[in-house]
Amino acid sequence: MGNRKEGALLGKVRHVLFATGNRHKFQEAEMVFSEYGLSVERWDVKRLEIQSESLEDIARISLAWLMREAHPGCPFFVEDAGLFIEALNGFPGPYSSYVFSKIGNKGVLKLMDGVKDRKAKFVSVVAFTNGENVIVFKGEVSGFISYNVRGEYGFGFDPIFIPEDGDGRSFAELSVNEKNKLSHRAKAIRKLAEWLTSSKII
Ligand code: ITT
Repeated sequence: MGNRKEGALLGKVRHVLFATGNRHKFQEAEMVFSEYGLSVERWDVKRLEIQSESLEDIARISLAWLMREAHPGCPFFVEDAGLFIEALNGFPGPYSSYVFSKIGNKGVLKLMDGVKDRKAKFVSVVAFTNGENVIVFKGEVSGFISYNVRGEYGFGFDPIFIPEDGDGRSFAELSVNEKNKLSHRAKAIRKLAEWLTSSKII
């Protein structure tokens, strides 16, 4: 395949949609995409989220479900993420959104009352499609559950998660830019952005 043709094909994917109802997720993704000169638009839609132990299955099925509604020729992706707490055998994991809405950060801290092992990780799975092929990327960040709710930025469990490779601040005490240097989502989306800029498949 000649360079000009490759360029034309790649040109097609310089603009993609991120199907998410969560504006914070979108803001984080947009910042990563801009590092690669890629533009991303938010598709503010409620995803179908099946119950599964696997973030990848949840992301793939959300994607397949939305593919029926997507404009042909308009590439898009979804992302499914969760907080996995070691001492709770990975809970809330794939149920993070539900658990957050029911018990919030204070509820999780209560579950961790008296627990010395505070290890946890955030995992993000991104599933992308160009309408034909599907590709999945994963990102993870290790850290600890704090003893108190800390910080004003971000969303969800950010105020109780302290990344291992950070400076002791919780995710909610970091700017979006700082969180993107460490986060599960930024890692997964960076893999997607790298693949989009180098891929010859679509
Ligand atoms: P969409 O499904 O519309 O994309 P959502 O917020 O429902 O948005 P998820 O289903 O992936 O997203 O839910 C994961 C939940 O896990 C989310 O609601 C937060 O409570 C938590 N979570 C995931 N990533 C997080 C992050 O970076 N910081 C804090 N909490 C996070």
